[in-house]
Amino acid sequence: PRNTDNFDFFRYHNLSEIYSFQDMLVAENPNLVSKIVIGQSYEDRPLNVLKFSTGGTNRPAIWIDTGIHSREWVTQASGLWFAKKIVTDFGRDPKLTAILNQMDIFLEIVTNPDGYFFTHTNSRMWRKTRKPNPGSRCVGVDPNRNWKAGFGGPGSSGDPCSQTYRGPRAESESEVNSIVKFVKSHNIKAFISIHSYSQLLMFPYGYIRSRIKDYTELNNLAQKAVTDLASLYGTSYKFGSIINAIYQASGGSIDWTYNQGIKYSYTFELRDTGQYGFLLPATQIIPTAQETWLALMTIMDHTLKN
Ligand code: ING
Ligand code: ZN
Repeated sequence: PRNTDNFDFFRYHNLSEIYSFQDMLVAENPNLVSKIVIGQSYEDRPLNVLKFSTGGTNRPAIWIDTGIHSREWVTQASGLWFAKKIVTDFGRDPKLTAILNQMDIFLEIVTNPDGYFFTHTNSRMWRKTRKPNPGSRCVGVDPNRNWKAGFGGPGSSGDPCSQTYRGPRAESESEVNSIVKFVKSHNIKAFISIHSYSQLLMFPYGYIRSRIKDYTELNNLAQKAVTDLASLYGTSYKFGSIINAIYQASGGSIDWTYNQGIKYSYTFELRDTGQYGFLLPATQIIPTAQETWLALMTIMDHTLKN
């Protein structure tokens, strides 16, 4: 496609198609969208973040990332749809317009580009980064066990061959470190990291059992968000803290962002509940993105008003 109106959101796209989509969207909407390269991946691919902004400097902002785990293809595909949705709805949807009149939205669609490339060329089920591990034949670090929040604890592995290998030290992965630097230098009020699959909306913590101090507010907001999500197609989500809703996991991104003071730190697990799992049929991309958008809007709207 030569423009984003002809982009087929109902298909899965490879990395170069996604990169060209991002550039087209920026070219078509220069007053709303820009591309920030926050770093390079291990294999030297750009880590692109789309910035949706109506002006100002260092405005309070919403962060959304998809595809930190490369095989979770419906997340990157939904990220593309969210990007188009934002430019389409700005100036039309009063809620989104109000958000963008005061806040910026940052969207990293391919958070693990080396892994994503590898899922298209070699191994569809690749999850981790693609950095070699010295002394091991196994490649890659789990970029959602590499953050400095309970790093090294239970629910992560020290074995480079494990799918949840935490890496040699916190923030060892460029894909993680680049976001850490970005978060520390911006005014992020909500940080939303999108995975698949299991149909869950979760909040901290994953590395310890203790309740966060904002538990009641985040739990109530999660309940409202999953209710709004279900209003479209009836898709049922569970919600709760990571450790209660799914399993103990240390070194995850939203535990770190919450401890940095970003109160609205959430993580989604999109469709489905296991019938297709990571191999979700492309026919479900648009409905998944549409229903998830309703939950995102609920969280962003609450963030704006609080
Ligand atoms: N699930 C997430 C994982 O990294 C998660 C669950 C989210 C754990 C946030 C910790 C923090 O294991 C998938 N499917 O990757
Ligand atoms: Zn994941």
